[in-house]
Amino acid sequence: MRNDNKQFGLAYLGLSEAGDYLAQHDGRVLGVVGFGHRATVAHTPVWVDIPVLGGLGTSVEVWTSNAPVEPLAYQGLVGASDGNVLFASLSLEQRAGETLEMLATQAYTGIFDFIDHHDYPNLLRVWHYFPKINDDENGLERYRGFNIGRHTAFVASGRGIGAENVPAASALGSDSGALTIYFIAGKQPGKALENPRQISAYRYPKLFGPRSPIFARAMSATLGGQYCCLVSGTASIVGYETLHRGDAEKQAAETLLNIRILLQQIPHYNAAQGHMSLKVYLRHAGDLDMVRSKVQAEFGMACEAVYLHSNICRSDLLLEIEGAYFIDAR
Ligand code: 3EB
Repeated sequence: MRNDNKQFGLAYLGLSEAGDYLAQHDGRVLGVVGFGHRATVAHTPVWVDIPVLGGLGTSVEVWTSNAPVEPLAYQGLVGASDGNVLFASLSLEQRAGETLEMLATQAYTGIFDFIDHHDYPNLLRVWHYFPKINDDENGLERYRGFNIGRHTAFVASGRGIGAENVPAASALGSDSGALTIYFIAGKQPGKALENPRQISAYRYPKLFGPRSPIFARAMSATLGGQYCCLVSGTASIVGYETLHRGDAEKQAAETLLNIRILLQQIPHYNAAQGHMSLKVYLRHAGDLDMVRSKVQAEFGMACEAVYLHSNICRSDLLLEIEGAYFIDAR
């Protein structure tokens, strides 16, 4: 079941449905993100050049509020807020002489300035997309450079790196374009969740780059009367290590187990009453049918899932799954 017209929530729409949906939610749209083929959509979406699998061509991610929304802008970032949370985005083109590390620092500095300026200081959920994620740049994988830059900005903002300040996140490769980031921040802090099967990402050993990634495994918050759990990109990692190198089927099973264990920590979790939406990122398009059948077996047919063809931030990962779970908080 899709969120009804008055709820806080999320929908993944085909292009033909997006127009009506946005019209129905007029004045309550927090953010719109397009994946795949570019097309004209109301609300000038953020575009991410990642192909949509399964024949859709374009997928439109729409975040809506139960409350009226107002636009926000500050220093090149644009977004909208409902008085409780804000949604915003930025795109930074990498120019000659710039490294992804520099861009990441610039992006996160802008994000912190923006959310502090508007007084939504709690970063809840961040999505990062950039091209050539696993390629080398000045002797370091670009994703690892990204992690250094993010770390620099976190420290410079005065935010500690721990459960109090770390958002849920995803980081994926796009086929082209700028470093594109969109995020949700709150007036109130959420509650970060970690996975007992996994070391917190911000405590990964240096083996995975000079600076660890900074994210929590999930973030929960009550938004517009809905209990909401935003699950970070989740992969076949146990402890800090990738399991099942080269075996997409086993990675899919391990990833789904990681998500299941994470969801077990949610006091309100009820698969029958709540609603789960997923974004599934596949390194190889040929794994679509296998992964989709495993996802459907785990979550049932009512679970909304979008399948995208993209590189994953560790070169040995073949897939990653993120989610958003909503349930009436009353
Ligand atoms: C992992 O568990 C997989 O760098 O922001 C997942 C979610 C991953 C977010 C990020 C990275 C990020 O380490 C990779």
